[in-house]
Order: sequence, then structure tokens, then C-alpha cells
Amino acid sequence: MTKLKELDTYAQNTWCPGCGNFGILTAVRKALGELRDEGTDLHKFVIASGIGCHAKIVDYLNVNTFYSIHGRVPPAISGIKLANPNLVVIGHAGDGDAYGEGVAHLIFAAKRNININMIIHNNRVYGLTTGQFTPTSPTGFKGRSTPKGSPEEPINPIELMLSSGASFVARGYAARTGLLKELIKAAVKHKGFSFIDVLQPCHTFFNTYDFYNEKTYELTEENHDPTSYEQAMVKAREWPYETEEKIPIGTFYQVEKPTYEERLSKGRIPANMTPGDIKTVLEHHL
Ligand SMILES: Cc1ncc(C[n+]2csc(CCOP(=O)(O)OP(=O)(O)O)c2C)c(N)n1
Repeated sequence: MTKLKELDTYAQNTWCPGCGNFGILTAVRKALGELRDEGTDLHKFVIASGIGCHAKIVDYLNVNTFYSIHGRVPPAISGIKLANPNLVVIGHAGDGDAYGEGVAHLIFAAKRNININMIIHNNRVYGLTTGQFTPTSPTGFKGRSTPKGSPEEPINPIELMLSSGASFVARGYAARTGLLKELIKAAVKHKGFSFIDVLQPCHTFFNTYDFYNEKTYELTEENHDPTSYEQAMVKAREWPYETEEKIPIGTFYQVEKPTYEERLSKGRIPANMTPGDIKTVLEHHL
């Protein structure tokens, strides 16, 4: 069994006490350890992040990591995956990062069904810049940029990803690390674009622990069929990120379909190509 200590780094952790990011870090560490025990060497993982509190996760994991720029994690890890298909790439982004400034990149990565994994630390607030509203803040949210309450309705990222073509769509909760670890492992094993929205309380600017502890339930409790797009949409709409309804967590949707890499390479790139073999690629393209 992998000693999780191998994943430790020299970096001092600067998240606030009680931050939901600790739960996500625990789940990722456990998932990496188990995936390694099942045969994927740790040096095969590349983890990239955006900019924000969530992004510091790359400092706390001793695998190949890369700080991207705000909102641009999907194109960064798409490039890494296309250049070296043998790597397992995981992107971490904030909700401000992924659903605000970077939303077009997220949508197009899902549309392409490229074989990458996106984990969104959804605290429904801009953490690092100290408390402004984001696309998933509830209507009426009072923060630094909306002192009288946000007049906007939140977007529903589960619905957004389903309608954009993502082939694996899940929601986790940072305080349920066992389930989150399983979702991360399933996402990594899934061939195609995998998306996990993680409810991540921000202890300092939007403390939602009590609410999520009371409202979350697992989709498996209700015999949900994750191969049904219609059922996934119904479940996605059960909680539109601002009501007092119960909140389903787990895998909403998972189907097999051709990946971007498969479609791109069909008839263009020889199957036996090795990374860096640019001459072979050019010969087939030109
Ligand atoms: C291109 C660009 N736009 C804006 C910023 C400013 N900025 C840095 S972090 C941040 C918000 C981060 O919020 P979120 O993505 O939700 O992450 P969190 O800090 O909550 O984990 C913003 C707007 C930036 N650094 N770069």
C-alpha cells in the first residue's frame, strides 16, 4: 500500500483553518495512493490548477504539477494530454475560475470529450480575492462586491456540463472524503471528459457546512441510472444551487463515446506514433 507520505511536499499549508480544500486534498491523496497501488505510477500523473485558494493544491502534492492561469486549466491540460497521451492529467479549478472567466474553455473541453479530468472546488465565492460573488453564488448573496445582495440567479454547472457533452458528470462534497475519493478514481478511469463539481465550504467567506451536512444525499440511495441522460438532467435540476431542496451527490451521468483524441487521430496519426515524433505527424498531415 502506498505510503501517503510520499505525496508530501516542503510547502507550508496556508489554507484557513476549516477550509473545505483540506477534504479535497485528503480525497485526492487517497485516490492517487490507491490508483498507484492498482498500477499507475505516481510520475504518470500531472496535476494543474488555475489561480485562487484551490490552486494551492498543486503545492501540496508531490507529483508533476503546474500552475496555469485563471480560468485556463482546460486548455493547459488538453495540451499536456495531447502531447503525451500516456499521462493522466487532472485539472483543479475554482468556481470563479472555471464557471466565470474560464467558462468557455470548460464548455469546449466537455464538447470535445477530450480525455482529461476537471475537479472544481466550488465554494461559491471568490476565496483568494476575499469574498466576491461568483456564478454559483445564490441570489441575494452578500459579499464584498454585492453588499446589498447579488441580484443574479446562479448557473447550475451540472446542467451546463450535461448539455455541453461531458461523458462523466459528478458532484462531490468536500466533507465526504470517502465518496469524493471514489468519484476521483472513477473519473480518472473514465475514458473521455470527466467533470466533478465539489461542494467546498469556504469557512471564512461562505460557511455552508451545516447546510450541506443536512441536505446532501447519495444518488445511489435512489437507484439513479447514470447511463440515462434524462434521469441525469432531472437529478441535476433537483437543486439549482440556491433552494432549500435536498442535494444529490455522486455520479449523475457516465457514458462511453469517442474521445477527441480518437477522432483527431483517425486516419491522420499512425497508431504506433511515439511522443515527440513530429516528423511522422507532419508526413501524415501534409
Ligand atoms: C486573468 C486573471 N483574472 C483575474 C485574476 C484575479 N483573481 C485571482 S484569484 C481570483 C478569484 C478566485 O476565485 P475562485 O476561482 O472561485 O477560487 P478560490 O480562491 O475561491 O479557490 C481572481 C478573480 C487573475 N489572477 N487573473
